[in-house]
Amino acid sequence: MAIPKLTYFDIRGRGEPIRLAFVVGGIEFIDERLSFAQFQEQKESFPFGTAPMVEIDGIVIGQSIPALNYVGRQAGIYPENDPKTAVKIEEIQAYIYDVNTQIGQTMRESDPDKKMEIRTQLAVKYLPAAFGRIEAILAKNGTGYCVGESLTTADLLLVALAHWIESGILDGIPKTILSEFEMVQKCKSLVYSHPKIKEWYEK
Ligand SMILES: N[C@@H](CCC(=O)N[C@@H](CS)C(=O)NCC(=O)O)C(=O)O
Repeated sequence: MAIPKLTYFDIRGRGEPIRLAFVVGGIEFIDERLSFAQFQEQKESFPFGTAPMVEIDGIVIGQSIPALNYVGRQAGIYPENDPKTAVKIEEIQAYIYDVNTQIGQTMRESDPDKKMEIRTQLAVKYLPAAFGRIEAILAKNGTGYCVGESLTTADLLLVALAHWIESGILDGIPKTILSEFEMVQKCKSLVYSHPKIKEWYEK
C-alpha cells in the first residue's frame, strides 16, 4: 500500500491537526506543502477545490475533518467502535469549525475598517462566549481533554484554533484573548507535551 500523503500549504492551518494525527500514530506520511501559486495551478485536482487533501488506503479525502478522523482512527485517537464517543468528538469539532468560519470570513473582508470592526466584535463578544462554552465542556469532562481520558482528534483541532488566535496574526483580535480560559490552556499543554508532538515541534 502506498504511503499516505497529505497535501496542504506550508502553514499549520487546517492541515496541522492531520499532520499531528499521523505523528501521534507513528504513521509514515508524505507531508506535501504547496505554495499558493502551486495550489492555484492544481486546484481543480482537489476534490472540492480546496486543501487539505489526504490520499490514503486508495481513497482521496478532500475535507479536513473527515480526513483528520480517518487518520485519527488509525492513530488510535478516534474511536473505532464507540459511536457515542465519536459523536461527542465530532460535536466539538463541528463547533470549532463554526468558530473557525467566523474568523475565516474576516480574512475575505477587503475594507480594512470593516474588517477591524467585525474582528473587534468577535474579540469582545463572540470569541469569549464561544471559548466559554468550550471551557465548560472541558471542565465538565474534567480530564484536561475534550472527550474522555486521553487525547482525541477533537483536542488536535482545538489546539490548532487556539494557535491561530494566539499567533497574533489576526489584527484586531488580541493574541492574549484565550489566556483566561484555564481549561483550554491545560488542554493545549497536554497536547504539546505529548512525546511525539513535542518531538515534531522540536524538529
Ligand atoms: N471545508 C473545507 C475547507 C477547506 C478550505 O477552505 N481550505 C482553504 C485553505 S485553509 C483553501 O483551500 N483555500 C484556497 C481556495 O479556496 O482557493 C475543509 O475543511 O477541508
